Amino acid sequence: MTHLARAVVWCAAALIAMPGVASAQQRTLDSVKQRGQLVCGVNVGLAGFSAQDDKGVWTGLDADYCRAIAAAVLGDGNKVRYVATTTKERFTALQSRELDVLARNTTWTLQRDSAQGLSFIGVNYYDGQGFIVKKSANVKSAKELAGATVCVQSGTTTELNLADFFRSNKLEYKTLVFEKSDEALKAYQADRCDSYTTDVSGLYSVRLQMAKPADHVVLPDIISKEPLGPAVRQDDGQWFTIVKWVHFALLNAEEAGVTKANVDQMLNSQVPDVRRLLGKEGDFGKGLGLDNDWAYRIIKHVGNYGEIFDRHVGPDSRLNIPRGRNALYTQGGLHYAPPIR
Ligand SMILES: N[C@@H](CCC(=O)N[C@@H](CS)C(=O)NCC(=O)O)C(=O)O
Repeated sequence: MTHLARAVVWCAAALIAMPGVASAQQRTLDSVKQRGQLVCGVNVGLAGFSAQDDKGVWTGLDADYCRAIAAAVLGDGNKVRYVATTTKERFTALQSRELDVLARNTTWTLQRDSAQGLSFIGVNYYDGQGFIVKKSANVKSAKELAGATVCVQSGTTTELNLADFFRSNKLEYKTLVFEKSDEALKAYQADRCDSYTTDVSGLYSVRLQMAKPADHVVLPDIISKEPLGPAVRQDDGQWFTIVKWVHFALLNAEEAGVTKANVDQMLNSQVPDVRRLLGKEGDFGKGLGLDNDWAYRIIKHVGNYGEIFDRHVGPDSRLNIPRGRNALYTQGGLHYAPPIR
């Protein structure tokens, strides 16, 4: 036997003997279907992204992404089990297969997208890091925070950007680091720190929790890029493609003017883009391992991206954040989805 032939035989035997290889091939799509439920990792409670309302229903932009995936895959957006994860637990929960997807205001970074074993499917919210201060402090810019104590949450990009910002501006500062955001907020409100820092959307969200929201100002400085998006494990290309196209379908639906209210009427549309989106033309579900009406089901259940945005973080929500960079590219924003074709 040549060296090459021996190597081939050895490799084949090793593959058969290694149980890990077989189980790595257990596709997420198959397990979600078998279970009849999507397991979605979300934030413990961050208004606008994922938080339980007074009836215990998970609400928010990320929570609706979980519903959209369940609608596409299982035909029912209610078939979701939400798993509340902290900043610290979120990645291990996904890696250990406890979750099918993580949709938890998580920033897409190189380290997380490579060494951490995750694959980000896109950006469902373009954010940036900011600071909140008490109005009474009369601070107008983050650069006036020299010598200040800043409260921050551990295991976040926030903690790292904070250090970069003060170092590159040659400013002295102190931090108080907390594992949970409510602990950090308590410290900020008890005047143990002068400022609290996180993603700007999070600042809007936590300001609502304060006793007197009007006593706090979000400073205009944005010190980082925080592209937030859902992530899946790296070992399942089919699942990665499905979750990515759920996101693209939400954007394409908005671009084509397909809404939760008009989606049934739109089934009769003669516009080619709409017909392909809703599965009236072509065989686009097949390549994903889904039925051709996969995108119809998403829109029927949660509406399009713009509707989700308006409902949870935009004008129809208490956060009332302007659409800004989160508008479609056709409106001067950054959201741009590849075509269904
Ligand atoms: N986008 C940043 C920060 C995400 C993050 O966890 N932010 C905090 C502050 S808004 C949070 O969600 N805390 C809620 C909690 O842990 O209860 C990251 O991915 O590291």
